[in-house]
Amino acid sequence: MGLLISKLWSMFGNEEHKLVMVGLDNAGKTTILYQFLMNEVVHTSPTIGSNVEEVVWRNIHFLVWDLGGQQSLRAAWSTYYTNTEFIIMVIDSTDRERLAVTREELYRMLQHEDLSKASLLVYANKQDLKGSLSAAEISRQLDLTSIKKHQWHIQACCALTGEGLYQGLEWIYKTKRKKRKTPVFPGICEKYVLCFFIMRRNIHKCLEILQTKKFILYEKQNKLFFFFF
Ligand SMILES: Nc1nc2c(ncn2[C@@H]2O[C@H](COP(=O)(O)OP(=O)(O)OP(=O)(O)O)[C@@H](O)[C@H]2O)c(=O)[nH]1
Ligand SMILES: [Mg+2]
Repeated sequence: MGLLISKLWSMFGNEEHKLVMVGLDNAGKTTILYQFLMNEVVHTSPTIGSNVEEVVWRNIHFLVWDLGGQQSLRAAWSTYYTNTEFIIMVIDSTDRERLAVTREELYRMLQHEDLSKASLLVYANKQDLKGSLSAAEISRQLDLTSIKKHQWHIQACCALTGEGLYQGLEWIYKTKRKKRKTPVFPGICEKYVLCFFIMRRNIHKCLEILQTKKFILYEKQNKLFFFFF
């Protein structure tokens, strides 16, 4: 019974997903966290340890851990990795000198077994500042295309205005939905829509829906069932 309830709960998108936000000190992690939470810029001081907040996006609940990025704190990042589904790496796009350090930290992280299934979102932050590197240039310098075992995406952003931040969350949302094994709520809706069209024998509309969806078709007691993903 408990299992059934938790399955139904997850189908309606109320489960919580763990996300860790890393990056060198001064990259803008805490500023991003509070933009997500309050839609405003807060005054920050360097994070010692971590901040954690629940962020809700499109009815998905994310538990976001913002980890301090100073050199002495980075060794402790791995203690937060268990059950992490998404890594957000924040980069100060003007900090050209330390991009090599970021790169080292990034590949060290990706090798950690607790993150073997995690997807990676890179925020190329501080795009408002003169001389900032573009997301494409950062991607090139970090050699992101060499990452094959993790899904990844890079997003240019500015934590002060919020520009680009939600596009990043949107990528996380879509990636999350693709990873999902249980059918999601819109899939169930589609099933009923489809049954409606079948009943009205609107075969063209039916085919249109089926072409855009992943599904398993099975038969039980002389009835056809569509199981959407
Ligand atoms: N111009 C500009 N400044 C930013 C942006 N994002 C953050 N900052 C500033 O960068 C400074 C550091 O931001 P934080 O969010 O504290 O950085 P952090 O990554 O949390 O740093 P640690 O906690 O030390 O790891 C603050 O003064 C922010 O106001 C941005 O997009 N543009
Ligand atoms: Mg911070």
